[in-house]
Amino acid sequence: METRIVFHIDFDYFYAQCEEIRSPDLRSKPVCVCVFSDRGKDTGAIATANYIARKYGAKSGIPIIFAKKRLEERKDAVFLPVDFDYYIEISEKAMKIMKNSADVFEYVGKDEAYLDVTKRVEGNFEKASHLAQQIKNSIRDEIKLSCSIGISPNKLISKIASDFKKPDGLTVVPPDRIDEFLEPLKIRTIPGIGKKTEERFSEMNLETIQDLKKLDVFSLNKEFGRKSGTYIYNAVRGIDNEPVKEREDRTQYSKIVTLKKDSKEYQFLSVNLIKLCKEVHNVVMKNNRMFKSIGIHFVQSDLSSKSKSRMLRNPTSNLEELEKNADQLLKVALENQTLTIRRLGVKVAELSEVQGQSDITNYF
Ligand code: DGT
Ligand code: CA
Ligand code: CA
Repeated sequence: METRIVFHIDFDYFYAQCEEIRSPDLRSKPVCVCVFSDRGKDTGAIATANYIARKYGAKSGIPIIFAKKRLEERKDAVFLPVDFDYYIEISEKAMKIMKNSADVFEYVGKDEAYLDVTKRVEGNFEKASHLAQQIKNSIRDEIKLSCSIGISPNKLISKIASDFKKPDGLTVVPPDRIDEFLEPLKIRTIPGIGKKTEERFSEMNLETIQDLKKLDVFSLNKEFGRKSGTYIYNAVRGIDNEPVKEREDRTQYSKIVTLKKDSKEYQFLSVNLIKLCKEVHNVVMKNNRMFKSIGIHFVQSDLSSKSKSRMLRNPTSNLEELEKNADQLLKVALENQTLTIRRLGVKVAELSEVQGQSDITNYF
């Protein structure tokens, strides 16, 4: 196979940077974007934080209370609720710029994508890094967003490379530099290798990718099963033949209908809602996706809009779970509903892949 040139592009501290774009005076302050749970003030977790906040240890996944504690000395620290619709808007604009610069464009998630650019740079890594710089400039000029790009002959190395220097990084790994790039890295930098696997290797005194090369494929297969063993064996050698697959940048699937009559009656709306759930679910299944966010949408009799959404603990592709959550949202939304509803919609977002690469991640 001829040498490919693949980009992995990842937006820096994405949700928090979106907030900075909306309110530029946030740029000098620690910013945490929070998923507040409904259990009251300050319960919930940090979705992400800007790099100023990260210096104090505020980061993705930690409880909001911890982040507040860690940022205690920063009276200027800002804690904002997530605003997915707004982040999707920004994401779509940036994805459009990237798509125009790719031979093949694969949307991965709101803040990342793979681009195969082999043809348009004629297999030349120097041209490729110019193209990457142009993409970074356009995204910065048009959207004020910074991103990090990894360039290499495959998706695996490019993914590692985009994370190598952040924020605002550009890391190029041509074929003759693969080993020197990968070998000193911690085992953990291989996508799919989590804390547990890292600990198992650590017990064997293996810390870096170079160390892992000592293991032959048979012992790896014995330890982790054939699929994961082979993946690790290839990964530490920078081998990955997964093609960049064309995928549209869908960040959500939704259906909306105009109701037979304007209403704010639970029974009537619920029947329609369940029908919409089934339709949305069909599309989701066809595209082999899971979702983590569920939302409902009203267009009211005065044509104003209202929506409610919630984040699940784990991604799912389950219809019953979709119906149950949508129905609960409907009940909550109707609690103080004054206007009647003219159009009703259901959407799922925070999409992820059911099969393929995520398999390996799920295994660990
Ligand atoms: P970075 O390291 O500069 O790429 O920072 P982020 O924030 O872009 O990190 P990334 O690429 O891992 O995640 C992209 C977005 O996904 C991030 O802005 C918020 C969301 N996210 C990441 N981790 C979590 C999490 O643990 N919980 C929630 N609710 N959202 C998360
Ligand atoms: Ca990111
Ligand atoms: Ca990402």
